[in-house]
Amino acid sequence: MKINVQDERIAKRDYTLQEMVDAAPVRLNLAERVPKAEGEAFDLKAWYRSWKQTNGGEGVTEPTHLRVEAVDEFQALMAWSQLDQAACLYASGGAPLQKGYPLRLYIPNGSSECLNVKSIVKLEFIHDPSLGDEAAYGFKNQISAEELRMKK
Ligand SMILES: Nc1nc2c(c(=O)[nH]1)N[C@H]1C(S)=C(S)[C@@H](COP(=O)(O)O)O[C@H]1N2
Ligand SMILES: [Mo]
Repeated sequence: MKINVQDERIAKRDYTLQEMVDAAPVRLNLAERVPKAEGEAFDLKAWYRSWKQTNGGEGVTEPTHLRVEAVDEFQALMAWSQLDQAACLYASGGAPLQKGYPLRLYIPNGSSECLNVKSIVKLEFIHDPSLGDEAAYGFKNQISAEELRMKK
């Protein structure tokens, strides 16, 4: 299963989970940031910054939002400012995730646990201040793009 990463100003590429993990500059035990959780994770913003460099995006400004999409078409949109402590869980006890494979996002102190999207297959880094600060989530086929933006 591949994970699609895109930033409209930089690149759009598919990665294996192993490639994603190998490229992560900051790895941690999720419990350091989410006391009730545990497992091997990497810091999201550090990952993005490294990816940006590797793909010739040095001059590109930080995104305004992240949109993630899961295998079951659940998706979430959130402001970049909410993501300082965000981490991607990729393994537990050295084994692939039983719940949330291949990748699960955790946003410590986020506006909602609903944003901890499981089974992520797409990470989209967005540059669009008009999307606002309010996070949104839901199933892709049940809400329009406009509603996704507006939903609280
Ligand atoms: N892929 C996917 N991720 C998801 C969801 C979902 O339906 N699909 N539900 C979200 C919601 S609404 C919540 S409250 C949490 C629940 O996390 P849990 O299964 O660890 O209790 O996962 C979030 N991540
Ligand atoms: Mo939820």
